[in-house]
Amino acid sequence: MLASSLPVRHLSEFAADVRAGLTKPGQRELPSKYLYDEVGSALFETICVLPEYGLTRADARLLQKYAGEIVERLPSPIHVAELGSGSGKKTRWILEALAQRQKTYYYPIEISPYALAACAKELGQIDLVSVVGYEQPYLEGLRAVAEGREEQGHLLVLFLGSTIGNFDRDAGEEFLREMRAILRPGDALLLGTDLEKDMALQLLAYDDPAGVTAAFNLNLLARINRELGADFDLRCFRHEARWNFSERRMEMHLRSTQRQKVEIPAAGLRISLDEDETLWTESSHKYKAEAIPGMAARTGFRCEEQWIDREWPFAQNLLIAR
Ligand code: AVJ
Repeated sequence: MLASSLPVRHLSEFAADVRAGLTKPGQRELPSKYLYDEVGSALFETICVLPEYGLTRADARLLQKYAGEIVERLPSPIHVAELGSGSGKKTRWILEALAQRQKTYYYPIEISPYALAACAKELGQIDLVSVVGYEQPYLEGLRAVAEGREEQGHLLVLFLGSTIGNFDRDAGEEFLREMRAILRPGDALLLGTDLEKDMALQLLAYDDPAGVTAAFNLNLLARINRELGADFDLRCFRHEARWNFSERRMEMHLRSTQRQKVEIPAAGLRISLDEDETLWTESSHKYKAEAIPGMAARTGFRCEEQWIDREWPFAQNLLIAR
């Protein structure tokens, strides 16, 4: 491997992150949060309807079935902030249940303007629910929401879809701790976690035969071409899904099928990739339901209740800030 620098006036955050990831010694990587441009968000919505990817449907099924029970365990009055709202479809069940007892503010926090717009459209019509979107990183958005609230008001934070799985385990716990520091005792966090399951199912979920996940992964290179003027030849990369046994996570990689050079002008970078070298684009950690209460305890919460889907092992965990 080899990397050389080209002069560049100003690096956008995207360019700087791409540069840092691609010049890492050893395994090169690209941050998974950049998978969600307009094309990537649309491909992810398609992944969610694939028969092989049961995660989103399990998440939604639990919310639909148990929204009443979840809302019963929350203090009142309470407003809702969601980290990474996506399209907002599955959030409807919680908002409708809450709006039965109080007027509810809903604050989706999303760095993707496409997802934010889709979410406002999806949830803007519910009676007694007002939507105020924040186009910001998670914790910055949450801080802004928390600062604006009344003396007695509580917050329910939704962190659904096992998005926490994209963090390394330690970083995930650190993230929960930082979130807890923004909250008050009695505030709630509904945390969705995908559970460990049959290996064959897990692999198929991240490497579906129709190739939608492959397109979702490859689109990251297409996005770098579009936005940073790079010359990745997508035909010289292959999508790869792996189970990392010791870390208990799925990983997505893009494998270079030949020795090749790539130039990324806006990142001031030229790299050469070996044949079979991979770019690591995402981790999706899987959890054991029994491990969640410990995780809550270590990060300033207690686990009040867990609801588990049997069809596709997945847990909704209701954590309360201590
Ligand atoms: C939205 C981050 C939960 O990790 O399963 C889907 C994204 N990646 N297929 C996941 C994803 C490949 C998804 N999350």
